[in-house]
Amino acid sequence: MRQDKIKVSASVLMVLVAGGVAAGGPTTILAGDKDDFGDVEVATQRPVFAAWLSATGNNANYHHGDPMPFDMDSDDEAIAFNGSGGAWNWDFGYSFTDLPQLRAGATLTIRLKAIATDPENDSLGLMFNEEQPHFMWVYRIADLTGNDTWSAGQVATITLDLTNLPSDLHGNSGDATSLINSLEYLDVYIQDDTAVDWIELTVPTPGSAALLGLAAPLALRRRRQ
Ligand SMILES: [Ca+2]
Ligand SMILES: [Ca+2]
Ligand SMILES: [Ca+2]
Ligand SMILES: [Ca+2]
Repeated sequence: MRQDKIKVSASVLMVLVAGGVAAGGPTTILAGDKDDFGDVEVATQRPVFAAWLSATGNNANYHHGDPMPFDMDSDDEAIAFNGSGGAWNWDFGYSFTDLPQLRAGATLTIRLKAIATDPENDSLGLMFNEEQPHFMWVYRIADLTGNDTWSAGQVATITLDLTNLPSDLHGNSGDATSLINSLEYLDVYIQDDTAVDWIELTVPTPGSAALLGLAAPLALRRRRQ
């Protein structure tokens, strides 16, 4: 019995160290740099999402099948990143992979800037599907900005509660974390006249009761390895 307790404590410690958790703070996983749409940075996706993204009309026709990088705003048009087409008509995707288990209060925050030519109709998708519809949740960005607009030059930081998503364009809402936890990834898609500065996933630190609940299955898993 005492040995079991020691194993549980060790597992808790492993979780805290592996997750990079500062005492009392949440776990945050940042994609891209918080550099106010600075230099462009390649965004990566799971292979099936990447294959679909490279075949979208915008990316195939104007960008040689490459996805939009982070920070591709109008300041970077002169770079002609990977070819023609400027900063617009370019679809962005990113996959968080090997995720820790999400729990109540997990949030996804995205900083966006509307560029040219028609950001008004741009959407944000979560969790890519190979079958249609291609995303489990799809929102008009304009519906998430708080003032119902999304026009060139506008910047917005949007936070979604992954345990309590608002109703999307298909009427889907609710808790995304059971799906994300079963797959251990989170895909984010942003259409095609909108630049992405960074995306951050935040997982609250569990309370002590939750930690004990988490530690027991981990101890079992370690014993099986
Ligand atoms: Ca830039
Ligand atoms: Ca467009
Ligand atoms: Ca558009
Ligand atoms: Ca950035």
